[in-house]
Amino acid sequence: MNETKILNAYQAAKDQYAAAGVDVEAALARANAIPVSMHCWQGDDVIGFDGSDELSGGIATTGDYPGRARTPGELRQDIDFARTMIPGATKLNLHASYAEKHGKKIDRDAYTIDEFRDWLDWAKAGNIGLDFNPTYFSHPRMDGNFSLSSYDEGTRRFWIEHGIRCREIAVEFAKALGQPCAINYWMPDGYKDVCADTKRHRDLMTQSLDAIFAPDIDETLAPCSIESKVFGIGVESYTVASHEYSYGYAIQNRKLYTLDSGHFHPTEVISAKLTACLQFLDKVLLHVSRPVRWDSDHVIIWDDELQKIMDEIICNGLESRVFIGLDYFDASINRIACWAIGMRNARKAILSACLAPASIRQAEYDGDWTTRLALQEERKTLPFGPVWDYYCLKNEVDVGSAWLDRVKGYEKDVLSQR
Ligand code: RNT
Ligand code: ZN
Repeated sequence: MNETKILNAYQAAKDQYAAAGVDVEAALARANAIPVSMHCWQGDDVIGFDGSDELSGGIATTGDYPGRARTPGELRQDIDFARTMIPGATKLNLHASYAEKHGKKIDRDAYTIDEFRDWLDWAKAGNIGLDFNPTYFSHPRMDGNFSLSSYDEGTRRFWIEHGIRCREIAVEFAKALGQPCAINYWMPDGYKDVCADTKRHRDLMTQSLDAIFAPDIDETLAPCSIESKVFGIGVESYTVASHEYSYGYAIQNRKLYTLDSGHFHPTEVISAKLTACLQFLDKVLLHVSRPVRWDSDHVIIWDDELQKIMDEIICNGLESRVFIGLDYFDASINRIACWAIGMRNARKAILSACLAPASIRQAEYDGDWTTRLALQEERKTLPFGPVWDYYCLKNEVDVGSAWLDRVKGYEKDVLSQR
């Protein structure tokens, strides 16, 4: 599409939004500034670079599409390329398993910023913020699926140290990059089959988390969040850090709580939980994902739930209290397309929320539910497309599906050579 056509369509769309009481320029600026954290692990099927060659912890990547990033250099190259298609404030979400040891014999309980120096330099150069995650999976020191709540003291100690190291590293990231680095603690700990003692592991988990959070490490720079989960593959019957556990721990200890779209019973949605959690917590972290029948981590599409999540954040003015991150991993299609599709969808939903007419809420406050329903439905046909195209043009990223040809070209020239 040529530029004049985009601009003309935008002008007409802007008028239509103005008639619905919406300031499009203000909405664009607001939407553009909200950070979305892109998960590094989509690029290499959650394998990482610190020694493992398979994924564990009750999560699974399915598919064998060629071109997986096998080295940190390849992953950074792929992320750089994906970023040329992704508008708006972007961060990169790193896992500790993406450490670069450069031949040094060092394990996760001893990692320092040195093992992430290359990532930090890359982030600085690309002017991108970082978020971080300890990696409690894909490692020989896991006691089956148990880490922080293992009955074995040595195992727990190792993973406590890992948890503390990650806080130290995250603070370094935050200082160097001038923006907070959120840390997400997800532990797969649990049992495949019905267990006899559900309490003892939770007692141990609490002791371990308390030990991780005991050192005085600046949580304004590196806020810590606990992610809950209902079940995993091979961990079907009992999960230590369930919803009630993680949420309770977060409230009692003034941590953040992570809501992952795939971590609840199939008819539960995280959009419905957000303002409830924020009554009792200062901040939450989101793992926006798409569970299909289970926690399958499909690429997020612009569906009703994605829109509802962003509506809840933006229409309630909660953007400073929610860290938005994506969490999915599909190995059955081009992995860079996975990033482009998911990140662009997240941004579309953010922009669409910023463009929602305030009259919908006003009708509700006025007790006029007829108007509320009518305007909710009218919102759906407001000319979003031209505003999105204009936004992409202005941000110098591909308009429409133009990015797809570039991904295909990259697949031919780069990915297929791997
Ligand atoms: C697993 C959790 C967790 C991971 C990432 C890799 O069910 O969602 O967040 O997906 O940390
Ligand atoms: Zn998650």
